[in-house]
Amino acid sequence: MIKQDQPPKCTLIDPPDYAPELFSNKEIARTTEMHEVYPPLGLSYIAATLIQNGMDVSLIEARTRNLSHDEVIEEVEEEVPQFVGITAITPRINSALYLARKIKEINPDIKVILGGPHIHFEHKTVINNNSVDFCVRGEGELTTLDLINCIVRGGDLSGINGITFKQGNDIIVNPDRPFVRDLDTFAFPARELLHNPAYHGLWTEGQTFSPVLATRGCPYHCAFCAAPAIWGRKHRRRSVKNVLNELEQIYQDYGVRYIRFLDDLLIVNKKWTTDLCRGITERGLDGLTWACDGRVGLISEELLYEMKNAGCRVIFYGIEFGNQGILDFCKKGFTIKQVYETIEMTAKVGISSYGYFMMGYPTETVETIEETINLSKDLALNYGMDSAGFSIVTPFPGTALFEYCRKNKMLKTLDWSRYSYQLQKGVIELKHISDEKLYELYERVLYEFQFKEQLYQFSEFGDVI
Ligand code: B12
Ligand code: SF4
Repeated sequence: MIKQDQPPKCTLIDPPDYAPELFSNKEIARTTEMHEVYPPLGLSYIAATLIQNGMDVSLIEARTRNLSHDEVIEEVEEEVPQFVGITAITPRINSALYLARKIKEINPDIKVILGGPHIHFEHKTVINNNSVDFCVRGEGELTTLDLINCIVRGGDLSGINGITFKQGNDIIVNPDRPFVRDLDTFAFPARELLHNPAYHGLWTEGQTFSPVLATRGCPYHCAFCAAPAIWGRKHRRRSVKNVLNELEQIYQDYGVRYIRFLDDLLIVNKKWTTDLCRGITERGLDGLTWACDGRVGLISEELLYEMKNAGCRVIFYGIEFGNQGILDFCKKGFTIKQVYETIEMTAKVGISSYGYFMMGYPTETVETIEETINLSKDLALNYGMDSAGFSIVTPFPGTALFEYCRKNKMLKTLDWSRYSYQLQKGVIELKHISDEKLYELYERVLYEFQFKEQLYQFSEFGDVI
């Protein structure tokens, strides 16, 4: 039990991108060069739940504020928390663990809790770390609340679903916590703790954006994606009214006019999405614009018009590969023909489309990669796709792709810091293509596409092509 005459004090940390001892500054600069800054939405959801239940919460956004590890530690020292929660995706786990170690050096009594996608899959290895007291798996809001309350009251940890912890020499993995069915029961993210004017991307055209999560879960089986394993295959939706209330709060209280829906599948239910679009208009949120992820083959022209009328400006599509065999192998669940139809339809309606593409899937050859490059250019030049992003395939823990690569001994390393699209150094040992050739193609498409993109933009004014 913790002696307590004040509310429990918890500091949540979004750690710097990479652990200081691992990379030179130059590499850090390269890997973080994404031209977009997102807030840690997961941490702000957890903060909101803790605050709603009377706890004292602070949030340190190292990435947004470009803080070093030392600066984060200085702020933790000033906060004097009893609990520290750190979020971790795979390439940032070493950064998170570095902070955990430093925090224990300040005061070993601070309880260090780790959560986030990487922890969900690697909790049994992460908990072995001396500086980590608890791993929280899956949806973190209620688990964190219950865990802190339990520790403060000196309760029995065996009743807290969703945690992994140490007891003597044993590692205890409590049962999973069932997903929260009614997402309306969550408090809105604690935006009061965020650096709201800081969030932007090239696609926001100079505006600040705020992220919103209206749904959780995805029924699809894309082999490279960890999302369904974290959030479940059932698509859970907040009520339209609840989402609109949050949009109104962002609009009125924070003055933000650009929303980025982070949902994996915002548009899967046509009626719900139509109701949301009409609700945005009916609420009179003048000038509110937004962007979201779409899915090839799912979206109709009718729905696109609804979205356009409600302020949708950009749709991001995971197109992934230009070769049907690779698309099928990774279980993407659509055809190249559908890619063309969806991109053309989006352009016709007047919404910008942004395609995500990958290269370096286990069975890829130079020819299949060329097909991806050609598809991206064709879509941009002839079908109205406005922009594109390319990445080298990375198998994240928890995905079918990771298991495939492990089984086939194709993983070059288990150094998680190397697991990032941005490093431009793949971790898959490819059979049919050398690393050098892969990077050459990757660099080439970045260069060429940029050039083509410029050509395409100029072509709108009719002065180049
Ligand atoms: C938006 C997004 C981004 C944004 C940035 C988001 C951010 N602020 O960091 C951008 C586009 C920049 C991005 C980049 C990357 N992303 Co991303 N991203 C997402 C996406 C679509 C939504 C994230 C989100 O906000 N979810 C909603 C919130 C509520 O969920 P959450 O953050 O996971 O938090 C909940 C739980 O995880 C848990 N939790 C989280 N943190 C903590 C901490 C504590 C202490 C506790 C107790 C609990 C807890 O509780 C939260 C509330 O329930 C997810 C997919 C998804 N469906 O989640 C992928 C996802 C998180 N991204 C992923 C990856 C791999 C990346 C990249 C590494 C890709 C790359 N470039 O190589 C980069 C890394 C960028 C970086 N430097 O951090 C993977 C992570 C897989 C893994 N094993 O780590 C995901 C799951 C996508 C996938 N399809 O597999 N991403
Ligand atoms: S890539 Fe998108 S559609 Fe595919 S499983 Fe992941 S979230 Fe679902």
